[in-house]
Amino acid sequence: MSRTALRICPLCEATCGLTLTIEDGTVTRARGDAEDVFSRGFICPKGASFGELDGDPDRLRGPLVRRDGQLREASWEEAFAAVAEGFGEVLRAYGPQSTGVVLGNPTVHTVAGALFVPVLLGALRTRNVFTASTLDQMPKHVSSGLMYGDAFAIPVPDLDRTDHLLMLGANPLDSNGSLCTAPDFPGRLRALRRRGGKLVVIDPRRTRTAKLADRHVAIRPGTDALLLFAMVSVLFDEGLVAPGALGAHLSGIEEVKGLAAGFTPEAVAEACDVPAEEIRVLAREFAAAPRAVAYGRVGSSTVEFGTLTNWLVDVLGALTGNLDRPGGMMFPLSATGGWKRPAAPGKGFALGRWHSRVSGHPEAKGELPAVALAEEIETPGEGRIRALLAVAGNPVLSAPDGDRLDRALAGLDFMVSVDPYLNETSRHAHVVLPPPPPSQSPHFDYAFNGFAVRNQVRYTRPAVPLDPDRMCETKILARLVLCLSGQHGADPATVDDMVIGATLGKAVADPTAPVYGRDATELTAGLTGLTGAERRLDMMLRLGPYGEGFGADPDGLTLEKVLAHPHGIDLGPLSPRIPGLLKTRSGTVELCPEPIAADVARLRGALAARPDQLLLVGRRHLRSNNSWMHNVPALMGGSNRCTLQVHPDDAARLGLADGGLARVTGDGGELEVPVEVTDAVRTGVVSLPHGWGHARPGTRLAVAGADPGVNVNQLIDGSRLDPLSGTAVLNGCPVRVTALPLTTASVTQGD
Ligand SMILES: Nc1nc2c(c(=O)[nH]1)N[C@H]1C(S)=C(S)[C@@H](COP(=O)(O)OP(=O)(O)OC[C@H]3O[C@@H](n4cnc5c(=O)[nH]c(N)nc54)[C@H](O)[C@@H]3O)O[C@H]1N2
Ligand SMILES: Nc1nc2c(c(=O)[nH]1)N[C@H]1C(S)=C(S)[C@@H](COP(=O)(O)OP(=O)(O)OC[C@H]3O[C@@H](n4cnc5c(=O)[nH]c(N)nc54)[C@H](O)[C@@H]3O)O[C@H]1N2
Ligand code: SF4
Ligand SMILES: [Mo]
Repeated sequence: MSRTALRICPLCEATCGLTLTIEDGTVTRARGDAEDVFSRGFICPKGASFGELDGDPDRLRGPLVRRDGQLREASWEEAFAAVAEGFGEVLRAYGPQSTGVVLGNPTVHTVAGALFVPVLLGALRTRNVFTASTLDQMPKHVSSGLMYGDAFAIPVPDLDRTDHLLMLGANPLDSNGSLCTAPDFPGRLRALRRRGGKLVVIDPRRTRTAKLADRHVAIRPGTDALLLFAMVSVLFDEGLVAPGALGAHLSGIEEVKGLAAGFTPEAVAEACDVPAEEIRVLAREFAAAPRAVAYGRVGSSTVEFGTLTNWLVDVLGALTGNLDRPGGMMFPLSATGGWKRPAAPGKGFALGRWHSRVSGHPEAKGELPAVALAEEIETPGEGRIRALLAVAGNPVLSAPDGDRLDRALAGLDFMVSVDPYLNETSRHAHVVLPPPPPSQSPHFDYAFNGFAVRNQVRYTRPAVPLDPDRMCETKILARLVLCLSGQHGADPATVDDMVIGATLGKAVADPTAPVYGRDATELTAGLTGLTGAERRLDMMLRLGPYGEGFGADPDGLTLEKVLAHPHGIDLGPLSPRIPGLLKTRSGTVELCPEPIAADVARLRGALAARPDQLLLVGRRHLRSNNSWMHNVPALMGGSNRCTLQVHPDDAARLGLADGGLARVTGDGGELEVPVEVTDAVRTGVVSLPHGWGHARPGTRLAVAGADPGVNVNQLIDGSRLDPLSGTAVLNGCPVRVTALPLTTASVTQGD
């Protein structure tokens, strides 16, 4: 019998609504949900392959526990007993600082990640927290923390109303967008152009997005901060600074002016390899547009000046009056984002409250740099990481110098992976706890609704009932919380009850909350939902900015109301949120925070830099996602390949042939990889995608292993990072490339 069910796609940040066809408990088809209030039927090839990915025979069905050196199938009870014992021993002997946590990208795509990661970190009380953020967007968190006092106050492009979009280091036609949740990003860009708006793309590669643009500037990698600073200096020089209504809430404009003076278009042109006159035009056009947006992503973040670049993106918006206004750069208001509070000075944002043990890296947002994980495991002494919990992460492929991390993980006393696959990282675990496939999990976008270009709320229950031998991921993480806090064996529901009790207890004591003065026990009794996770969602929706407030606004949101609207509820376009959202000590947008101003000296050094080596950049493919979708046959092949893209001029100079083999050498090692000669990359730049390199033994990835590719991150040793955010430099890394004689192997790989 065939039926359909709705399911929000968890595979990228676009959060499209899908209609799944289900036959005998198996997803046989996925289409875009035409009635979804946000995605309106959009789907991409990954979403269309939801069924294959969901039903991948290599997904682990049950837990694995290491016995006599081998990972063997075990019961859930045996697995959690092994976790309690393994972590317990390390905790008793060496204390919490001898443990570490790795959190990967899907933790922000799952209900379990959103609801239980904070509780897990609270239970473990370790400072050794490493996540994909320091391989990605940490520079944005740091610039937002310093400017707005809140690391999660990240302005997003008001995509549907803007007249001018300046995009740096992002390729949403392949990525479908990031820190800008916008299902059908390509359609929204086409609509921008149709209404007479302008798209400007700054990217060393002529990407599919760049091909859609009115103007494409093929900048030299790593120099966006210089380009943006020069644009800011033009605004001051030509009297184009006009912050508008935001002016009343801005501080530090004069200080920014002083800093920008040294970065004229003429001063930066050669370093950026962009003519000074073109930079002036970029600045003038941005300032002249009725409503304009600057937006930077991975290519502006995982670079040497990542925090400065992300800061300058917002400075450009603020100085031209485009920050926090319709059609400009706006702050979404998520339905689970907490009740509205009156504007008041906050505690601000502090960096470097503690430092990593071995290299002394400052923490940022409670995290240490992912590049520091290997040395924290390897280096003897007090505080050495001996037990590690990895949730939804594959740092052996996603972080620099995977070979070193691979060796370090092998030396741990104990490791737990919560992961559906036995892959390059989880193969080192002593216990692997596999979550069910997405069809058997509920979905709510706790993280991405906070970055969405339209306020809306949608929730989907599991499309397929949980197989009896599986455990939902919320329960896995709740049981881990109990194991790690010495309560192994307790009822996992107590974890949800504890969170609900603590949250409501705080709310009833807060005069700004809609439930101030009420009785927390009574409020708890009124919560609905089939599971602890649903009761927590109900609580957050009710307490949220559109919430029913436990009776305060009977028309407001509750879980029941959201369930009654299976295609979602539209909550309207983004609206201005400053000053209410500010948590800086001054109560203003601090345009020139001290740590950022201090980092400008380092940028001055880059004015004179002229690289004499090729610079490596990454790329993404529409049918791929980081390291974990290479095991789905429908997504593999065609142009989704691990090749080194080289410009024809560079290829000719180096004697490289299309389809031939090259040796690439970087700080961290060398690789042999098939060459793809294409003028889609600029001269002086080569591009290799990440997430490949599936040739390690002991994994269970039959499809990926058949066409493993190479791990680009082996070229990077992790010594280069953006100092303020601890983010690894993954783009703009110097490499040497030499031609290798053509062999049979290279021909088959390259074809
Ligand atoms: N050179 C280079 N390196 C990069 C990047 C780059 O552009 N260039 N990009 C960086 C970026 S932006 C990121 S975000 C990181 C990503 O870094 P990671 O998060 O470490 O890498 P992923 O490949 O996303 O790994 C996701 C893991 O989660 C597992 N998983 C999938 N679904 C679930 C689930 O529902 N529950 C659980 N528990 N696990 C699940 C997968 O099997 C996989 O092991 O990589 C970074 N690395
Ligand atoms: N299909 C697909 N979708 C994905 C993912 C995926 O792996 N595949 N990953 C997801 C994740 S985790 C993330 S974070 C997002 C990322 O989303 P995006 O940031 O949109 O994706 P990228 O393709 O990494 O885009 C980065 C661009 O920066 C360019 N670039 C490199 N160096 C520089 C530089 O110095 N300056 C400038 N201006 N540009 C530079 C690169 O050429 C590339 O085109 O995508 C998400 N969606
Ligand atoms: S764009 Fe992203 S969310 Fe939408 S279907 Fe594709 S992978 Fe899923
Ligand atoms: Mo990412």
